[in-house]
Formats: sequence, C-alpha cells, structure tokens
Amino acid sequence: MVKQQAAARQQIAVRQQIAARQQIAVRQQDAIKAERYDMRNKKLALAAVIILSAALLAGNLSAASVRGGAHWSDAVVREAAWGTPVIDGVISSGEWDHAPVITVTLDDPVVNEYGIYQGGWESDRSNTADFATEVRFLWDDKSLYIYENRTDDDVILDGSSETPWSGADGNLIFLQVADDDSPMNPEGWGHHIFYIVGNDSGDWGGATAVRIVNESDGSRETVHYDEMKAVAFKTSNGWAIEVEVPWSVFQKEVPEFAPEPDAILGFSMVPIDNDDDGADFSQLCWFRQDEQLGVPRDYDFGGWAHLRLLAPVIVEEPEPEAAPEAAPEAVEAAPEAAAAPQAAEPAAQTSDIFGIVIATAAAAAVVAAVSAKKRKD
Ligand SMILES: [Ca+2]
Ligand SMILES: [Ca+2]
Ligand SMILES: [Ca+2]
Repeated sequence: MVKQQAAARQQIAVRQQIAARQQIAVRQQDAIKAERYDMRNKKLALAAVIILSAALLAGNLSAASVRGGAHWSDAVVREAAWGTPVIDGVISSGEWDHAPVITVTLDDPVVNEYGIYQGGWESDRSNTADFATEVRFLWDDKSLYIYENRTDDDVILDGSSETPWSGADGNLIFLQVADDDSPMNPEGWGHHIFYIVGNDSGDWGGATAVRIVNESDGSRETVHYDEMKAVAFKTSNGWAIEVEVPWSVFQKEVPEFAPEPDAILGFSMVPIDNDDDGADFSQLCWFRQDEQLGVPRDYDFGGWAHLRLLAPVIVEEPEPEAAPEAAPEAVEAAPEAAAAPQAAEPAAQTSDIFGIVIATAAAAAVVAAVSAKKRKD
C-alpha cells in the first residue's frame, strides 16, 4: 500500500513536471512568434522608409536639370559633398573630412595636361615650399562652401579681393551654374569667386569679391556681397581659409537656378601666389582648353572642368538576422534557459535597425527639403 501510494505520488510529480515543461514550451513558442511578428513589422516599416527615400532621391536625380558644363570637357570631374560647415576659421573634426580633396602642386598632372603655369612658375617650379594646395567643396540648399589649405613660403596680407593677382595671396574659383545657351541662362552669365587671405586692409582676415561676366556682350563687373563669408588663418606652412558663397549670389543673374543632387557646374580655378612683397608673382590656370575648343578668348572662358554636387548619403539597410530559436529573456526561469543570453544579440540589432530607420528618414527629409526648396523658389 505504501509502495502504491509512493508510486502514485511519483506519477503525479512526473505529470506535473511534464505539464510544467509543456507550459514553458508554449510560452517560449508564443514569445518567439511575438518576436518574429515584431521583426517582420519592423522590416516592413524599414522597407517602406527605404523605398520612400529612394523614390525621393530618384525624383531629384531624374529632375536634375542644372547643367553648367555641357560645352566644356568632362575629362576632369571633381565633386562637392553634401554638408554644412561653420565658417569660423576653425577646422573641426568631421567638418570637412568627407569632402573630396582637390590637390594642386607645381608638378600637377591636371595642370600639366590641361592647364598652364604663369609668372615666375613658367621658369621655376622647383621649390615645393613655395606652393601647393588642397581645396575642398561642400554644399547644402543654402550655399556652396570652400576650404583651401595652402602651402606658401611667404604669406602676403596686402592686396585687394577685387584684384588678387595684384599683390595678394588668394584664389579665383570660376563657376558657371547654367549653360550659356540654355533657357535658364540665355545671356551666358558666369561667376568668378575671388578670395584673398588678407582683409582688404593688410591684416589677416579673408576677403571676397565676385566678378560677374556676361558672355553675350563680354562685359564684366566686380562686386562685394555682404552675404558671402570668409575667414582665413595662419598654418605651420602657409595659410588656410573657409569661404561661404550663398547660392543667392548666382541667382541674382540666373534666378531660376537651384542646386540639386547630381547637378554639374562648369568649374575651374586660378590659385595666385605673390611672394616678396608682390615682386614675385605666380599663378596657374588649373584648366584651360581654349585652343582645343577653338574659343576665341583668353583662359577665362576656356573649357572648364566639371564640379558635380553629390547627393546626401543614404545609409543602406543591413539584412537583419533570422529570429532567434533560443528562448527570449521572458522565459529566463525555464530549465532550458541556458540559451537565454543569446537573446540579447537580436535585441541590439533591433536598436541598430531603428537607428538606420532614423538615419534614412533624416536623409530622406534632407532630400525632401532640397526638393521643397527648389519648388518654392
Ligand atoms: Ca569651420
Ligand atoms: Ca609662395
Ligand atoms: Ca605668397
């Protein structure tokens, strides 16, 4: 009798254990189903955002009607990345790092093939401390930004931003935002952005001017705009400058122009280096094809290169891993819960996915903002 009672108690205990395990298994399955359902919903939400972003971007790319370099060589194409620096004479970490670098030296492959060295550099380009430069461009819906880091063995603060070649250290950035025979620019307006390291009064500063050229009648006018900013500063081997040129500067003559991803602008530059109080003048024209193109004018109107405005970067979706087979954290108490720590990994991935959704949505908003700005204008 005692044995029968003991056997009965054991049977009950076994049944209770089986029932408890079945209950745990059901809870685990429910939890896994819930997790998979949740992951599926998140994937769908992410896919919707990606599709929306791609559609917005594709809409802008297909609508990219801005072409300022159709008549000019595309042998050299340089790029301006999307970004908004602070024009303060301080190069902060990450501020310009993603902007492609245009390097120019006294033995430069682009100048040797397409350009020209003038002044003292015609006969002597042996001193590497005399000149070298790195130029970067960024753009956003408000402005084009330039950062130049110049090697120069004799920095001249004198001179005028209206005539940098006359005794100043500076640069001329040639830009044409719309082709000269396009409906957007029938008079052929072009803009040469001048900047110098001085402040137009002989001290450190950064001063700017714009030479506006009209190709239809050959006229030129040099003006100053308060909305342009420049801050120059000394470096260990020369000088550097941050410059902001609002797109509104170009829109004064080409009112229908609006920047957009994949737009191509006609582009060249003329770095100017005066040394020895201006007695030693040199400059180079980075791109010149007037003879090749048969342009009956001087190098100002030669066949420039292309400056392409890069689209904002869209963060791509990584493929989420399959839903975990192991028990999630909710059933930690179960005897089989040894696998529970693995549940932490998918949770972290979920956070990453949300981060990507936010980044993608932000990028989509940026593209939408550019698009909205354009429509508004
Ligand atoms: Ca800065
Ligand atoms: Ca020099
Ligand atoms: Ca100099």
